[in-house]
Amino acid sequence: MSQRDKNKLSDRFGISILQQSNKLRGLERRNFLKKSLGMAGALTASGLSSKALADSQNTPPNVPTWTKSLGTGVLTNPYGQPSKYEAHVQRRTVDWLTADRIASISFTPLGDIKGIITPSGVVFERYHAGVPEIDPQQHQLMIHGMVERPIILTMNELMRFPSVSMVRFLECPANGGMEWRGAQMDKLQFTHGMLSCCEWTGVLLSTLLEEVGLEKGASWILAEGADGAHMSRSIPMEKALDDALIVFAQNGEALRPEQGYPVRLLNPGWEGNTSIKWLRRLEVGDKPWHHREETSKYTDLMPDGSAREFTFVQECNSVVTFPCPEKPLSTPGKYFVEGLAWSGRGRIRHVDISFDGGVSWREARFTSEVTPRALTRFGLEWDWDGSPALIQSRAVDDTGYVQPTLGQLKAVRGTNSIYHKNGIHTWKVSSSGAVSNVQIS
Ligand SMILES: Nc1nc2c(c(=O)[nH]1)N[C@H]1C(S)=C(S)[C@@H](COP(=O)(O)O)O[C@H]1N2
Ligand SMILES: [Mo]
Repeated sequence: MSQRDKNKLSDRFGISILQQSNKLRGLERRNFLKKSLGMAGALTASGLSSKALADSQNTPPNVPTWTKSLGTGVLTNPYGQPSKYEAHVQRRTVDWLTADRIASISFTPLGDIKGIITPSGVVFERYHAGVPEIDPQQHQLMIHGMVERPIILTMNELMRFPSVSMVRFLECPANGGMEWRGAQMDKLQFTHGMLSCCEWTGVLLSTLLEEVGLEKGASWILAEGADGAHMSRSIPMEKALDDALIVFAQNGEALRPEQGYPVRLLNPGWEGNTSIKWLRRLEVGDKPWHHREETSKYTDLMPDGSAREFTFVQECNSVVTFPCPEKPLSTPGKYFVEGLAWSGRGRIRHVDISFDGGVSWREARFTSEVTPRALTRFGLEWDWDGSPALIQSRAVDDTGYVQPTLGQLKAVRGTNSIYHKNGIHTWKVSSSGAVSNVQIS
């Protein structure tokens, strides 16, 4: 860098002034933070110990190396990526869960997500036959069956219909399902990570159904995917005419291949398996297809051996995301406990947090917008005195439904289920600050 560049830099950005004030205020300020937050000796987010931090030539009152030179220019990354220091934020699998990675599932790193939107690159993936690589020019959506005017739409034609955008969660009903008989996952990513929340853009299914015209008696729709599993699900007409969305975009860009590019169905608030990806066919009929034994469905095995079916809604649920096993506490002091709540029935109305395993509760406050059928973030200040704690959250939705304790849930459902486990979750904080997954009723 030329001297002229350097002068320009320091003029423009007031670097020399910064340098001065850093020298004056740097140490004093660091001590204040340490005292008020109890951060002495804490690990920083980057994993550096405070000793390494103190030895760094890049911290105040020094001027960091990256401040003394020009950075890389525009279009270094025509499609941007997260900082390399965020590489630990990624989807992960539980390898013993599935035999291979084709019919498998990966989990959202919930402990690292901020706000309520899941970045597209870390949305959990669930495939029954892997991700098909679909050329949108060769993909069409067929709507037929009990309709007056069957149609086959190209992607361009689909996008000419009026579209809408909505922020909605998507959860696999198997989320938490490995833990009906006891805690066994050692991370938040695996206890609750079959969950995401995106802004979805597409055409309401009701708009398309108006276009094709329903025949009398039409009451169910079969949605079929173009993947090797040609996965299909039967959707009742009430949902189709309510908020079911034919989605082509996610978080402001085209759907990711993992999420169903170029088009998927989204049934907001309903179990994820009904939201058929890589959607190629919608057939209108007068009864559910799995009663004709043509397609499968998910059911819940009850204590008496019978099975519940049509449990489409993902009931009200919540989990504390900080602290969690991936994000332990360090020294006693002030923390902001955070979590996520969601309900397939509507808005979250209220969330309480317990630090003593449900004996006493304190009301949390919402720290995000509260949107129906979306993740909702909550938080609460906590002054940790260093003694062991059992942290729980309990959410209530706007139907008045209260998230049950695990004991209450098991009393009704037994432990034979895989699906729909929405009981209150417990994190055990030990006096070292380590956090582990435990179950109490
Ligand atoms: N065509 C097709 N659609 C599918 C699946 C699939 O394997 N094939 N998996 C379903 C299941 S079980 C879930 S939980 C959701 C997951 O959506 P995601 O991968 O976008 O997170 O997609 C659903 N839609
Ligand atoms: Mo699923």
